[in-house]
Amino acid sequence: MKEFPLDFCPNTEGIFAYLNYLVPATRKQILDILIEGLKRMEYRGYDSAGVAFDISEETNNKSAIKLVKKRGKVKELEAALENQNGLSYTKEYDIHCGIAHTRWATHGEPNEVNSHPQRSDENNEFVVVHNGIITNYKDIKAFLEKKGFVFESETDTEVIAKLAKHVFDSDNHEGSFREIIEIVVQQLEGAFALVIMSTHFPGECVATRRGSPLVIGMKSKAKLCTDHIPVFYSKADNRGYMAGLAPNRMFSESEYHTVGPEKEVEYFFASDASAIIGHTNQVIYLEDDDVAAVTKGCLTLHRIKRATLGEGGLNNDRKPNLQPSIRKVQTIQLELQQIMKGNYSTFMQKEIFEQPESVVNTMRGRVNFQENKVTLGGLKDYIAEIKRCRRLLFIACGTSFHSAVATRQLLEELTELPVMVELASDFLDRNTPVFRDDVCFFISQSGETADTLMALNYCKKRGALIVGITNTVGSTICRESHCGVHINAGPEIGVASTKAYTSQFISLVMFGLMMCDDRISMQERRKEIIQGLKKLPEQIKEVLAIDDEVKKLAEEMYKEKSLLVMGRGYNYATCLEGALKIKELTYMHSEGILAGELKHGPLALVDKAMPVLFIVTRDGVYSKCMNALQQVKARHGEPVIICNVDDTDTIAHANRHVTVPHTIDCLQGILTVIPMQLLSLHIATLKKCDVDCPRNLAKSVTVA
Ligand code: UD2
Ligand code: MG
Repeated sequence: MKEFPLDFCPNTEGIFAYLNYLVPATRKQILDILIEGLKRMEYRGYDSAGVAFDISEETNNKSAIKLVKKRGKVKELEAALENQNGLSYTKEYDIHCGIAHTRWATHGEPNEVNSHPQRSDENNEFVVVHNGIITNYKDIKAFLEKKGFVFESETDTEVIAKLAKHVFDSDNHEGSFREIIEIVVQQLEGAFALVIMSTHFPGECVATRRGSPLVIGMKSKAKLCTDHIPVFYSKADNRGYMAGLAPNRMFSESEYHTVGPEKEVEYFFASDASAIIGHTNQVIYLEDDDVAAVTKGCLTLHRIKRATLGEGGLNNDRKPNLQPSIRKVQTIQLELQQIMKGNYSTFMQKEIFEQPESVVNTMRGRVNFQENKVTLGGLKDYIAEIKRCRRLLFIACGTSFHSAVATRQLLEELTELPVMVELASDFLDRNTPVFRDDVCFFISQSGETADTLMALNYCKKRGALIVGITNTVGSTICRESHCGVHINAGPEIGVASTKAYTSQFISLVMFGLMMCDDRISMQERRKEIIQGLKKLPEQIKEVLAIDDEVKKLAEEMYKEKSLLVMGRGYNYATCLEGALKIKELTYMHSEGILAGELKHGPLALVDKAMPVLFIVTRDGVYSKCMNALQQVKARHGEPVIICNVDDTDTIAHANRHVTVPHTIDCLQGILTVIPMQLLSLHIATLKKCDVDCPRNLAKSVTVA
């Protein structure tokens, strides 16, 4: 089996584009290919979809592009496409380009205007589909507004199309399509995969990426000229473009043919190979900062200078610039089902392994690691009010509730306010008193959890400030709250929540950090936590690397009837969340036990036969944990231990153990929960349980 790049499984949105050159196809055939491409990526989760395609044949050969976008499912887009006035479905195109997209809202709510493709102007001169986030889009937008552009959407993506038009217009329409996009891309910061088409360049298409995957499939009756595509380096440095520097035109020239000149060929661009596999198995994976262009049926690859990081891409280019290199044409041999989940067997596994990236997305544009500053755009206007409140209430269900338990101690420390953490159903049962000067947080991955929503309405009626912490832009909780934070973990498909938990956790930590940024006495602590956050993605990778060890543990445990998970302090939430994962995925009895409570009851459960998992990390309750561990051992318990890598004392006590890297006490729970996620996954797999859809459970619990 082929090796796939690490980023093979993206966590956001879907791009699909189709370009046919001298391969005649009817409008109907083309639209079917585009829609089919989107359907292949539906599994990722999205909330709206759209397409753009060439309609020059219907407009007396005046180059024109049509846009059709729809909120909701691809099926609804498909229905809308079947009912377009003035569109001929039998019209045949020898050369044609169409681009399509499924969007998961991050900037602005899911609606037709915010859906992709985004456009430069009413004539659709440049249209773009985009996965990822442009972090400096506000600067670009301000630049373009000064030039007279009027924006129609709330998206970050719209600046790309408009900037392309600006570059084209202000350069007297001289640049090639690729050159224009090279200038545009040099202005962008953030993460993206882009495919762009233009009425000025009919039958052409440009695609590029940085930090978000993009694959190009090629299909031709003629043999491809080689199985390697050379990469040309542009000397053009246009990083000063928005500051007013004239465009630098030292673009690379290339005379290279993927197929012979005037040969029939088809190209498929996708963020996910699953959308291409039905058409061809010949693909090229673009690398960061590659710009791919199709002109007259030929695909060429170019590289550009980075907007901020200097020359070369993130991946592989310490080499001097201008050195040609190649991209290999690879042959994919996987089954479709495998492709959709990447190298993973279930969505849950994929989502667990996405955590090094999803936590970065949660912090992107919010944490400044140089200046140790945190800015949550959704809360910054409310922080003063929140600081004046009587108490903070965190209300949620299930895993989301655990994220509040996990951060409670830190929030008490950083805000110096009383913090209540409540299960939504119990909170309502109690008719809990709530006041105007309370601040109530509602945490929910989907933003639709019925119990949480009812508690929200209850608190809202009593005049409290309502704050949402959700993963779903445009969800009910997001709309009903006064303000909030999107955790930006990307769509989560597995019913058992994994990456949403770690992102909720980090969002709450960021909130705490923002609450005390003016407290002189807390600066050292803040700095230590922010620097700890910076290291997390790498440390999560280290934890994921022990997957095989966890699997061995699962093999020893999976026939047991029960598992007690013990710990205290910052790791208590991991015990609760770990036990919940075990229950919901493996149907095995499991209980999270606060180690401090052992002698008040649970210790009676412990004997030689009772499986116990103990979480101990080097923090303020370390010696208390060691003490509890001794008590368990004195009852002939044989706990499996999760502890820090360098903790030889604890390791000496354990028959079996797995280790995680050491981080700041309040962040340790992010690293200790991952072995629990992996353990429940492996036990469930060994017991042949349906990992992605456990019995009796639903992803989003919209009934009370
Ligand atoms: C916003 C944009 C983001 C990017 C960034 C640039 C959106 C959705 N987000 O991110 O794409 O442009 O600015 O600085 O456009 N909110 C609620 N309830 C919730 C969650 C959020 O009311 O449960 C509100 C929140 O108060 C804010 C808005 O929704 O007004 C966007 O929240 P966010 O967390 O996405 O905000 P931010 O600044 O990180
Ligand atoms: Mg986006």
